[in-house]
Amino acid sequence: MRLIGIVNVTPDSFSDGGLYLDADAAIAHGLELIAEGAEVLDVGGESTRPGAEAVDANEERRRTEPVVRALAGAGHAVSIDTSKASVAEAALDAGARIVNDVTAFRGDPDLAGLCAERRCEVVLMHMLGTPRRMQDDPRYDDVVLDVKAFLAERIERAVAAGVEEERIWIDPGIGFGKTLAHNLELLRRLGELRDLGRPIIVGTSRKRFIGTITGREAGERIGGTVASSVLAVEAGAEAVRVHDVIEVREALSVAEAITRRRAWGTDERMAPPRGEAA
Ligand code: HH2
Repeated sequence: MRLIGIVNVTPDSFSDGGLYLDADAAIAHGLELIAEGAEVLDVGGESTRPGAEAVDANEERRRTEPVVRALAGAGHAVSIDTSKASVAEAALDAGARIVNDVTAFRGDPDLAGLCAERRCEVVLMHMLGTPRRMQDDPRYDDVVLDVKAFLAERIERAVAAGVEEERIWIDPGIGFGKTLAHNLELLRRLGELRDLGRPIIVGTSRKRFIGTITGREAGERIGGTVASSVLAVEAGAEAVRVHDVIEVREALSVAEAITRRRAWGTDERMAPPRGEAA
């Protein structure tokens, strides 16, 4: 299991836009997420929220590169959340090990070749349409089968471009061109994507579908994030991408202890605080 912490160096991300636009604030936030238990930090310089404006490559690189350099330089595993080869290249030069592309190599013709050459890990995500238009009436025949066919095709293309299959992660793209019903169906039948033979990443963190159910604003969707992340792992996700690392980590530890029937105290790290009932 990998817990991926989100570091958005953007003015307009849907839940934390503007909070970490300054490099020092973003670096401090990344280190805090590591202290909370994140194993990978996903650094992004362009919001992909519905309706978001595209960001120029130079600006995206200017935002992300110093943050990647500092966090990777401190020994942490860093992923760059970008669709642009020039941004990814600067991040890889600065020490990033993973390229997380929400367009699954459809956004920039040079990105697949760069990833092949650098032998980094890659995340290929499903999205219907573009961030600007993706929530305008998305339709599927069968959302799970359609997403699965898309990911199979993108894996094939990536391998044809020279990316080693063992380095590919797949992601159903929760919220990217999906209605509430589509998101729920994907989460419910996530296990079907395991047929593709690649590890699955799921990002539900604070997303709108949670707010549609709970009526809560983006910053108040931790309960829904925790529930959906735990169920995603239970359904076969190998990694979850979240803003609220400590809450999700604790929930996953408890869920894992239950599903593996591991008793309190059999593992040093899992022992209950002194004086508390096991
Ligand atoms: N979701 C977002 C961005 N990147 N990458 C992957 N692989 N999977 C996701 O589900 C995913 C992603 C959107 O979340 P966030 O980064 O919090 O918001 P914004 O795009 O507004 O910066």
